Amino acid sequence: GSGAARALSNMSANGGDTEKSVAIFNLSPTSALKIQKGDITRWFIDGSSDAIVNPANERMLGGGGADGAIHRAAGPELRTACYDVPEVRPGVRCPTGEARITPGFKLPASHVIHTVGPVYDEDSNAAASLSNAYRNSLRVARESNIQYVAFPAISCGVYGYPFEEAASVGISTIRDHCNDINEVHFVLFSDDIYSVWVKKAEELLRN
Ligand code: AR6
Repeated sequence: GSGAARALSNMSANGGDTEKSVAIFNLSPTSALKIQKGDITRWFIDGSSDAIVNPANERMLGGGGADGAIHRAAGPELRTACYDVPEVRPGVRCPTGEARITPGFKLPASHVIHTVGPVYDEDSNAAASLSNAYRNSLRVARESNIQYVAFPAISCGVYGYPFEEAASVGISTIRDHCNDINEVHFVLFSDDIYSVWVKKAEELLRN
């Protein structure tokens, strides 16, 4: 029924030694949330206007973690495009909680939405900042007519956000602001983050 979780397990064709599970939830009659494990630099939806979300920093010129992997996979044109995003103050192209869009260049996805999550220990209002990062990413996607968006676990690496709290903020913000985007995906790097996310989605999206 509406809002019910269906966890699908698809064995891949290559001997079954890489298993890919996708948990699917309804956000609205026309929007779905799909949670899967994987490398976000490889994600795309064939033939569609799609975007991956880059958990960047305010300078927006690359870094470690997923940001580094995304810049490596996109090629040097991505850094040039980021450099051309105007600074709002010296050294800041994307303030915490905001989002900016660029092409994806050599990435399989057509666009990159750069957003900046909070540094958990340094932001006295970390939940609001993290929620803003999700909400503004979805707003920018909508404004660019993106129909498929993939998020990583923003702030859950270098920026130290506890997984369960981050899942709660991310999933509830997407639930409340999905903007009729066809599909919002989470592409998560580890088994532990994947299971925290699926459990939280079952809690927040069951109706
Ligand atoms: N695909 C999907 N998820 C990934 C990938 C990938 N290829 N690589 C890492 N992750 P992080 P943050 C996961 O540190 O915490 C950078 O230096 C990772 O395991 O990438 O928002 C930026 O420049 C974790 O679960 O982002 C900033 O300075 C999640 O993505 C800072 O790190 C986010 O971890 C941002 O820190």
